Amino acid sequence: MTFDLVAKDPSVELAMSIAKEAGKLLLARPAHLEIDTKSSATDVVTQMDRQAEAFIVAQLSKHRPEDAILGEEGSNSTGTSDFQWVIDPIDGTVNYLHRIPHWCVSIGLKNIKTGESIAGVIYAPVYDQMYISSQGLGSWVIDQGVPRLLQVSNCAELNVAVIGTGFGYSSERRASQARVLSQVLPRVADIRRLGSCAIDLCLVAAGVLDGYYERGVNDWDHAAGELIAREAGAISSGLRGNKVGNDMIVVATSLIHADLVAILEANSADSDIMDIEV
Ligand code: LIP
Repeated sequence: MTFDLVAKDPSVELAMSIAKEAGKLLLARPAHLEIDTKSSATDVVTQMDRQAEAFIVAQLSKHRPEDAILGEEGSNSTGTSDFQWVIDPIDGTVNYLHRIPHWCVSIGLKNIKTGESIAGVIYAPVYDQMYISSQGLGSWVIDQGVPRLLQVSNCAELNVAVIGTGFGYSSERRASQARVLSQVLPRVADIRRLGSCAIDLCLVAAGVLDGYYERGVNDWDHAAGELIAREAGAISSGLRGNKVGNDMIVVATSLIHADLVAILEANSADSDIMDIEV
């Protein structure tokens, strides 16, 4: 796996340039953020989310007018090619709002016919870390200008694994996720709820987290990060033989993925029920 093969992939190269510029725009935040809400009072969006998405869409439309675009803040255009850009202008919006550094710009490129991501770029501006991947060519991080090959950890036992997760924006779902968490936590070494699906997936790719699971994340949250993690050696799936989706995403090292899936299935983690028949 050579860095240049990934970094010079035209789609990766374009997405890196756009993500970097979007990151600069987001770092130059105004003193006052205009806060709106979406699906609930905790599902916030700011003018910066919208401005960053508008910038990313304008650049992609200029350089790749034939491609479709889907964005978290409402962009949804069809194209004439087989490809769709899937963007989250700020993944970790609550962190961004609270000046917690764990947020990023996520740009994924999917083959519409296969539904698979073929390129992924995630830029975490505060850390100055650019995670990149091109299908079949591996994953790299450019960490403050220094490229490093990404490789998942060698974690082989769930009871020593540090697992990332996250929670939804509705109180009913959060109550169910807390129920599931109470069953997972005793079976792993520790849990990290860091607030950005995309960066959590990059941390699995980097061997920092040993796995990640979450119910309710959207395509724009994981389109880039799931490819980055898989190309670094992770296994990804939903539950019950399903692919990654809104019901559940489970990404982990090959030696603990099945055990994590088994616990989540046993506790109906892909549903919002409050108690299960034991
Ligand atoms: C976030 C996800 C995170 C999840 C949050 C939120 P957003 O995406 O990246 O994993 O736990 O609830 O959905 O809304 O910041 O783009």
